[in-house]
Parts: sequence; structure tokens; C-alpha cells
Amino acid sequence: MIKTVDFAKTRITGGFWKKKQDMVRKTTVKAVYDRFCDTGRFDAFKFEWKEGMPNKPHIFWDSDVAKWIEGAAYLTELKREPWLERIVDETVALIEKNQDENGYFNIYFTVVEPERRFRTRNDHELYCAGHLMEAAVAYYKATGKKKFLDCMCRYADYIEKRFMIDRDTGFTTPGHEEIELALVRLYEATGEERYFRLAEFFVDKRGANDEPFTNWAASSYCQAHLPVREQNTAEGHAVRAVYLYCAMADLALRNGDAELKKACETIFEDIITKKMYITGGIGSSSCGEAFTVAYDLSNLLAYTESCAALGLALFANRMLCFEADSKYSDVVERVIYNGFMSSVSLDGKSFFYENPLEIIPYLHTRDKSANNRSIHWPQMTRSEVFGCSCCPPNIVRFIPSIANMLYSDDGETLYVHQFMQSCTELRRGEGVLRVEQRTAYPENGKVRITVSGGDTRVAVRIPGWYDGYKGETVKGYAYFDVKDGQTLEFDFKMSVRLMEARAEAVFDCGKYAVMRGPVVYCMESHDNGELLRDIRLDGRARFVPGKHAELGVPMLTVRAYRRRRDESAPLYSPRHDSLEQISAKLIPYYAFANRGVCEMQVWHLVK
Ligand code: FUB
Ligand code: ZN
Repeated sequence: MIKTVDFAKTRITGGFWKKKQDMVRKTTVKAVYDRFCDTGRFDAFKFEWKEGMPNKPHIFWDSDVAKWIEGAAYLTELKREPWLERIVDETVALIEKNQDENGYFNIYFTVVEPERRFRTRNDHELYCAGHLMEAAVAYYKATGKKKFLDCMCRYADYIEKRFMIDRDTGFTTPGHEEIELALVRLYEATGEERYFRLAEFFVDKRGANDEPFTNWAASSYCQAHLPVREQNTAEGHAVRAVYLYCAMADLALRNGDAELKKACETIFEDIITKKMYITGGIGSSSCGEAFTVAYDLSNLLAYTESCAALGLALFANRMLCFEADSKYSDVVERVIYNGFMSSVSLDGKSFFYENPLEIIPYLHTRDKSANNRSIHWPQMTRSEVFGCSCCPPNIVRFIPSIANMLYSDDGETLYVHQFMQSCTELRRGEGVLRVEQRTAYPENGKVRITVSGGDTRVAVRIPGWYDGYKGETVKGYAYFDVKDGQTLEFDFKMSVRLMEARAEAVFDCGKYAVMRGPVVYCMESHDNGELLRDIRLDGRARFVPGKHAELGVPMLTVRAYRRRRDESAPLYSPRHDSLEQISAKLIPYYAFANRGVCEMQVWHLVK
């Protein structure tokens, strides 16, 4: 069986991801903590809220803090941080103190509406439970402290009793998936098979009975329109969907369920061929934060929640445990350098919930002036916290554990999926295999991989965007028999490519996106003046790489044209080709919106 090499076996030692990990350690984890304190999320664990007091707990505040704790645990596992541990220990003490005798734990359904426990499918109790379980597993693994894990085992036991044994709850499967994948983790951390069976129960029951979701959404909203093995398209709320698909993959991997695996494969194919943005963002519609029909990939209205993007990376990374196929690892790469990375500001303090692919600021005033608020326009700049603040703590947990995406191993072959400057040590039989990657990726595509501690077979992903590899590949991977101490060297030359979308992706017709290696570039009006849609990049000109002085990120400069501005021009006039030459500047999509509101676009006209 192919297994992911746990992130904690790897030290990211330099380059892109070291900077991002340092940013989370030095800034983001504290910034999110501070905002969660301001908004009462941490205090809520004291269970002291009473009617009339400010900061009324929300039904899924538990999950916001749980994800933050999980991130804190990953940081701790890489390097202990006493201040983080103190906060987690204090919070865990409150969890232990306020947990019911029977094991139940939920802030809202204890201090606000205790009579409504486990009554309503969309009330997120099991979603919160799942995030708490993931956090408890992570904290136990990082510190060896078991109190939190024990609390969550008690809670899992109680959930098993109510949902699987007594069956006296108001619903059978949760409206927001998450607990399923968490129970698999809890099973792996404790060896308790009942948790695995409970995960199977929740997955198997989804869509199997006629279980209503809510009065405002069809059951496809929570992926319950069909039994999971019969599902072959990605439907409904995108975060719920990818968390479910992660659990389906987890179960199929562990119990060899071919039907479940097939469903995962078919759904994955549906996502990446019809429902994914070039940035790896998914869930294009703000209406339900959801997938819609195939090719509905509006750039201006792209919802593409940060949590959904990172959930897709988690799903794709799990699929790599069935087989090394670069269609999965290419998606991980697309997400982590684009639709996920855009979700956090360059200073690490603020976040996007939605990640649009085009911004035209004046349009955002349209619906207010027409007194018509039916269109939800994505935010144009990032916020430090949201009322519904699921995304920021997801970033806190994802970046420290990014090395989970790097390698997998089946005891004979080490699979190299991503490229990050790093050192890894993994147990191989009786010995220890050391793997060192030296690379400045994605600044350039030079990668040196040195393996020592024994001979091994190594499979290296040849990135899908690179067409210069001359050797043989199997499903996008090149295989090598490597001797102890040998170094593999690659140079995936990062030329700039103009990308087009299939004709069915109508919002992109006649336009091209710019990619260099795995990174999608965009234009902002800060660098190019307003009316970006009127700029035509010169399709034959060379893109000159450089560095953006103000943002400190890579930049591409290319010859381009735009119509000469004529203030007296009528709204419509016969075609005239009075173009002026300009120099267009493009920055990585992940770096947009770091200088205040401005126009931005990913898809451009090309002359
Ligand atoms: O409902 C919990 C989380 O909040 C979802 O995963 C996000 O989409 C947001 O709605
Ligand atoms: Zn989110």
C-alpha cells in the first residue's frame, strides 16, 4: 500500500514554502488567534455565555478554534512553541471541564439551545466534532499529551451510541461532512476499530435513505442525492463535497472497496475536466457555495472558497495513495501555488474567503445602486476575520503540514510528488532513508534529489506543464533505481505559456491565461492602469521575468497594446485600430490584492 510520508518527517529548509511556513509561525497563527479572541471564539469555551451578553456563540465556532489548534499542533510538532502549547492546554482544560458526563461536547448546543442537540441535520454538531477530533489527534501526535484525545474518544463513543446503536437522533448523516475523515484519523491514532466502522456508517448511509436535508436546499447540496457509490459527479456545497470525497478515498484505501474507489475516480475526473478553475479553485457559485453545471466558470463571480481549494488538494493527495498518477499531483500543485495561496495576504495577516479570477471594482457598486442585492460579488480585498471564518484557520493548519503533499512510499518505491527545498527521513524496513531536495521551485524548475541510507526505487512526477522530458514515464512519473548516495537532477524549464480553455468554458473564450511553470499570473490595474479588459498581450513577444519591486514577488513584463483613450468618444463607434503600445506587467495570481482595491484579471485578450 502506498502511504503518504507524514509531514513531520520533513523539514522544509528554504525557498517558497519555508517563507510561507515562517510567515504562519511568526504572524498568521497569532493574527488568527487575536481575531478569534476579539470575536469571543476562545472565551466561548468557558461556557459562560448568557442571553443578552455580546459574542453569542455560533453553531460552528468550535470548529474554527479546533482548526486553529490543529495548525498550532503542526507548528508544535515541527518546533515546540510554549505560548501555543499554553493556549491549547488551557482550551483543552475547558473542553474537559465542560464536556458532558455522557461525552457530548458542543458550545452552542450547550449554552444556547441545549434542547436541540442532534435534532437538525444542518446544525454542524458532527462537523464541529470532526474538527475537534482532528485537532485532538494532531495535538496528541505533536506532544504526547492525551487529555484532548481522551475527551474526543469519549465524544466519538457517545456519537456511536446515539447514531449507530440507539438511532434516536433527528438525522442519520450530517449535513456538513467532516466527521467521516476525522473518525478515520481517530481510528489510526487509537487503533480503535469502532471509529473506523462509524466512519463507514456515516459514508454508507449518506444518500442511501430518503433523508431530507433542509427546506432550503436539495439533498445534492450535501451530496445525499444518491448512495455515495452511485455518485459520479461533484455536486452541491464544495467544501462538504471534497471533505466527503476525502473520507470516501480514506475508506476505499483501507478496506479495498473498489466501488468506492471508482466513485472517487469518476468524481475527481468530473471536477478537473469540467468544474475547476485554472487556479485550482472549485465551487464557482456563491449560491450555496457550490458546484453548478459543467463549465460554469465565471471569472468575475467566481466563488472558489479557500477551504474548497485546499480540500481539493487533500482529496487529490489521497488519490495518490491508490496509484502514482500525475493527474492527481498536478492538481495538488495547481491548487497550492494558485487558488489556495491567493487566500492569504503576503504579510500573512488577512484572508480571502472567495478567490475571484477577475475584479472590476465599479461593478461591485451596481447592485447597491439598483437596490438589487441578488448578486453576491466576491470581496475585493482580504479580511482579518469573517463572521463565518472557516478559511483563516484552515490556512493555519494547511501550510505547516504542506509537506504531506511531498512524498509517498510503498516500502519499495519512494514517490516524489512535489518539489520543495527540504530534508526528509523515513523508516525503510530496519533502516532510515534520507531524502534531500535542493530546489528554488517554483522560481525555477531545477531540482536535485539525493537519497542516502540505502538503495531504492524513486518515482518522480514530471510536471504536467513541462513538455521537455525525454525519458520514459508511467502515468506522468519517471522511475529510477537509485543507489545509496545518488543524486537525481532535473531541470523543468519554466517557459511562459499562454493557456486557453475548452470552448465550453465560455467565460474564457477568446482569452488566454499566462502561466509560468505551475504559477498562474494575473494583471492588476495598480501596474497597468484601468480597463484591463482592453489590454491585448502581444502573443509573439517575449515575457521578460523580473521581480516586482513593491511586492517582492516574481513579475513578468510583456509587450502589449491598448486602445488610445479618447474621452470624447461616443459609447459606440465604427471599429478603429488606434492602438498604443504598452508594457504589461503580470504578477502571480497568489499575490493579487495586496495593495488595496484595484482591477485584476487572469484571462486576457491576445493580439
Ligand atoms: O459551514 C461550515 C463552513 O462555513 C463551510 O465549510 C464553509 O463553506 C462555510 O460555509
Ligand atoms: Zn472556508
